[in-house]
Amino acid sequence: GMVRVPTHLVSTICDDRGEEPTYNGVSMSELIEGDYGIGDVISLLWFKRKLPKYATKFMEMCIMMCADHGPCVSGAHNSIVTARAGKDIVSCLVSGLLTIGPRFGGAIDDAARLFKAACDKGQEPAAFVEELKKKGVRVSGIGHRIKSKDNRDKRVELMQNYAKENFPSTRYLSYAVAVEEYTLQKSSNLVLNVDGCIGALFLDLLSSSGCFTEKEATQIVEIGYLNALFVVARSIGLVGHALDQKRLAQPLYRHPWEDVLYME
Ligand code: Q5B
Repeated sequence: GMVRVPTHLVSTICDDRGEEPTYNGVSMSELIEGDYGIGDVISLLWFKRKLPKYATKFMEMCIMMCADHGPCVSGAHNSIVTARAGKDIVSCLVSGLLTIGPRFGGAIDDAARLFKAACDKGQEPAAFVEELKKKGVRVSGIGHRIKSKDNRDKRVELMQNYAKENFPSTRYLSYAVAVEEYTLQKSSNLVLNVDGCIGALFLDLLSSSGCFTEKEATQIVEIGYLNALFVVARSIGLVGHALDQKRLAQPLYRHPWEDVLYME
């Protein structure tokens, strides 16, 4: 009989063999002719399912709000310096992207992991913070260089308001806010930041949308899908900064001596 030669690759998200590509079974025609957006494309290619409108809109909000945060943040700074060194767009983009990590933009997955574990076991927010402190671990999703109790991050407020109006439950967000209430007693800049808010709200989406089993939600948090949202979003801004520098014909960057503390 027919024997299938063993394949070297398994793939489940996009099929390009037919007349038109499909994203998790949904044809390009349906995507373009139907009321689909980038949130739906992410739902199909990352989560391998259609998600309700309020969820895809939330992802689109995250992308819009994390697309850029000015020239002074780590990623933009790297992209600007790279552009001024005369490098191509891909180099400018990746040099910025490479700064995304546990301190900058890439704290979403860890925040989700920490909030999920603590909230699921019913740990008091104060005990949660103090336990991490004892281990010498910072609370991912908490703290900001320029945002504080008296200078709130509008992005976080907008996300919270949207979720409260549209999500079936905001249990994890409430937990994250209770953590913030405790950390703010320690220092005014220990606010729930954009990473922490996205992490907590994604936990709420995963657990209350009815689209994921508990096992799937746990796997998503364990694998770490969520930093990728920041990566996709900030790529837009990083490319913008690189193009801006090129348009402005900015010269090679050299950091001024007077801004360096030279020490023996
Ligand atoms: N302390 C974000 O630190 C920052 C603490 C903490 C317990 C914490 C810090 C942090 C967790 C990672 C995180 C995402 C490095 C941030 C983003 C996107 C962005 C960026 C933009 C955009 C800021 C002073 C004292 C020390 C620390 C203690 C600080 N954070 N304790 N848990 N989480 N957060 N990152 O202000 O006793 O003096 O030793 O790592 O969630 O990246 O716009 O800029 O859109 O681009 O530099 O918004 O919070 O403070 O490091 O001098 O620490 O506070 O232990 O205590 P800072 P440090 P002590 S959103």
